[in-house]
Amino acid sequence: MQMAQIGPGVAGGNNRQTLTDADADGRALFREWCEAAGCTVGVDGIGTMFARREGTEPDAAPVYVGSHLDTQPTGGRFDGVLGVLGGLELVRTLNNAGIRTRRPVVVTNWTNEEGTRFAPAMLGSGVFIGEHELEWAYDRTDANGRRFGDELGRIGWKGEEEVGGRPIHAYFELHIEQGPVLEAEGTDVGVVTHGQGLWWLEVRLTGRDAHTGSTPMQMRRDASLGMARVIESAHRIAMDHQPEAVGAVGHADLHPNSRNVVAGRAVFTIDFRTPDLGKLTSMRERLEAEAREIASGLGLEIEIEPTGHYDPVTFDTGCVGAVREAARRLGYSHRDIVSGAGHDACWINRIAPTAMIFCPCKDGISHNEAEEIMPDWAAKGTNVLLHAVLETAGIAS
Ligand code: HGY
Ligand code: MN
Ligand code: MN
Repeated sequence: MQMAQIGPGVAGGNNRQTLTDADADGRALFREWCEAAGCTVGVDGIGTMFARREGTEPDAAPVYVGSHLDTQPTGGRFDGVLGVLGGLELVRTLNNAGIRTRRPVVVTNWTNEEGTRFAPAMLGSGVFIGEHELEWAYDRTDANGRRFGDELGRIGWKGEEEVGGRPIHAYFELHIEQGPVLEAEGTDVGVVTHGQGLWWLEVRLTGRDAHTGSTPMQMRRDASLGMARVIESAHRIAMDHQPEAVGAVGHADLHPNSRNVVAGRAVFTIDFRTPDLGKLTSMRERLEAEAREIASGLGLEIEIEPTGHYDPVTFDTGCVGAVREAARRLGYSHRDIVSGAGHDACWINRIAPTAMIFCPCKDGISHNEAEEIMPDWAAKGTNVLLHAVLETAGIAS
């Protein structure tokens, strides 16, 4: 709740977007808490924070936990934050219980998981695993043309550490489900076995600005009409790929966006997701074909640029087993579940054994200021995190 005071939204949630002053304040508070819990905090060249609690075998590759502190503009107080502060709670619990693990434990705050101010999502973890080059990430710009690397330097969080230079023995990410399943079933814990794959396709349509009153209909090259038809096509493609496929357009800009000018330009992003790789490919291919047809029918030029992508994810069976066994031993109801949302864990799974733990969220609502969880759900998820980590890091004393 204290973290939620930083970068408050307008309706009880959070607007703590990446590399803003609010993000900087949240990072500072997290570092203060970690140091008070006896951790040493490292920061890498893309600003990701690593709070390390020593183990009895300091040279052993650590077990990592964590998630992200950056939020959507109309974000909730728990998306990402639960996993970061759940990791901190794990450290505090080990301190209070006087438990020493063999392997060190590291609590992580990955930079720019959301990808809302700077695309793509999961940028910090993407550079960490080598999916993106650091310089490419630094050159990403926001809607006001501000450069990622400049903003990271401005808020004082461009660390010295080489990005990706940290061996990870295993990674566990606690996160709210951001969907309705666990709460509807009355299930305490989601054992995340897979994650959906994703395409973000930015479509740029160019027509011609014209007077909305005096321009005859057959002379118009109307980019907003083109956008409307492509959005309808994206929805139909997602519906044609049911079950287990989703599609929407959440970002759209019209230019000049004046009520009496036929829009000469439309820029918008299609978000397609499905756990099935074949469907993911077919959705993208069909969209590109239909969008080009729509554009040519309206005399519009079209550019389609992928601005985010990762294939469907299968998490590590060993780590998933540790999560399932912890939930069972603790007597919590649990079920296997596929993650609809993307997470840093989806990238880290490429370089180290990884699994996720879900807790229910009220009415499945997320990326909405009304996002809510019950303390009991948070406690159970964090307990499962603690025991999965103890199992994996080993208890020395
Ligand atoms: O888009 C996602 O799935 C994540 O919330 N960034
Ligand atoms: Mn998240
Ligand atoms: Mn999110």
